[in-house]
Amino acid sequence: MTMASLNLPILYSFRRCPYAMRARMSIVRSNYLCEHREVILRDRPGHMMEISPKGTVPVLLLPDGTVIEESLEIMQHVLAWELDAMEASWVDRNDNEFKFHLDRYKYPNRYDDVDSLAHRALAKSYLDDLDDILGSGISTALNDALFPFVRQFANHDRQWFDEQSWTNIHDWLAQNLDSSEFLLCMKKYPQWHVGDDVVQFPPTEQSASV
Ligand SMILES: N[C@@H](CCC(=O)N[C@@H](CS)C(=O)NCC(=O)O)C(=O)O
Repeated sequence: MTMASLNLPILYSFRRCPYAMRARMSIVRSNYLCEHREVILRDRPGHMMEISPKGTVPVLLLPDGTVIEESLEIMQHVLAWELDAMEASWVDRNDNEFKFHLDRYKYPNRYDDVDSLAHRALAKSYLDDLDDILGSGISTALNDALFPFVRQFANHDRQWFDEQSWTNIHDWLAQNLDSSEFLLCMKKYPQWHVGDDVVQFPPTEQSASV
């Protein structure tokens, strides 16, 4: 299959990026067929930088030339998702408050004068509130917008995470990580290079072993 034979949307993605994960989850959920291009952040493709000079992943290029370079906007486009006020406020807390503390918890050396454990405590207060709201249920779209970030937080110190006395978060995260959709979302791809054959995403169930 050659590139010229298809006119699919193109997704620039990076497997371990939580923003790219949320975009891929929405693509898997809606079976939105696109061409997948795996990016290595220190060696970003020229074409991606041309269409999206800010250089972050994910980026979705539509066949009509529209570039969507924010993960949430990719989700909204793919799912035709209109966030209600509650969803918008949770995404905002995740992308700003929680991500801020997550980065400083995980990579304190990248910042001046940062106490990793103080940021873990502040991140936990977001997770305490998330634990409450999970008890009443959230939409699948919101679920997918949030859980990749909690996954990253949990992986940093799994023992501490497992020891917390949340009612819902542990099962919620485990169910997401065990889901067939997440398996498809996390299929491994080699770095994309100009001239490579088109790789379609989502993959078929059979080809999605992690
Ligand atoms: N607000 C953006 C953030 C995306 C983002 O920061 N992605 C990271 C990878 S996880 C990235 O591309 N970092 C490269 C950089 O900032 O130079 C979105 O939601 O898509």
